[in-house]
Amino acid sequence: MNGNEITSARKIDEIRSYVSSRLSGDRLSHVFSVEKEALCIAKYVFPIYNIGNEHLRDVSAASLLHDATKNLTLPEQLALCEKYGIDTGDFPSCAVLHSKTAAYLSRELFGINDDVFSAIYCHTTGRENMSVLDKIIFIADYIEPTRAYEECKKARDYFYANVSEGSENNAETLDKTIIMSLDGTIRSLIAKNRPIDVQTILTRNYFFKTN
Ligand code: DGI
Ligand code: FE
Ligand code: FE
Repeated sequence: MNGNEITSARKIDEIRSYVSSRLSGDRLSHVFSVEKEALCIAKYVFPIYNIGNEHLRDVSAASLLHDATKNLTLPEQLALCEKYGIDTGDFPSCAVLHSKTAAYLSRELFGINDDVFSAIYCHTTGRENMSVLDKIIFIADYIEPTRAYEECKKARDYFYANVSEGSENNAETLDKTIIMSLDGTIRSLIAKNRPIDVQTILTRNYFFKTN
């Protein structure tokens, strides 16, 4: 697969069995739940951007692989960062690094395209100028129904109360739900006295500029 080719159905099967062998329990359930959620969200937003349903296979690939390295320890994450030349930032943590290592590992193992790479890479902090696929994976990760947190449920309720099939407003609803998710994450990091990745702040500010 080259950098722009849409993920093939056969590749999805390979990815699905790889992920099933690498993850288990709640993490595997979460990954499948993200895929289901992301496919559902895509159906509301793809038509606005004239994105064809063949791109749903990229949604599946990114969903299935987004947490592929989530169960690695910090030393293991750092070794992958070294291998792939990933900048570990000021506060290296599994919480932030797993998204970047998962993107590079997935590219090495499955030759994922650039769109899927980006969605996996930024699924924890988001980024400025997020693509439609980036946004779908980012928000599906936060609102999928196995997430028990009240803030995740609130964001989910907000999203589904405001989207409707064929509505142009779905793009704005998606952006507003992303802001809710960033706010929830930032609040919870402050409550836990944890550092906030600079990108998380840059992403939140970016959405204020575009709304
Ligand atoms: O991997 P998941 O749990 O499915 O979800 P995720 O990739 O969004 O990661 C969520 C975790 O990452 C959660 O514990 C909060 C943490 N996180 C998100 N943004 C930041 C962060 N941690 C730090 N230190 N800084 C951030 O900006
Ligand atoms: Fe994650
Ligand atoms: Fe996740």
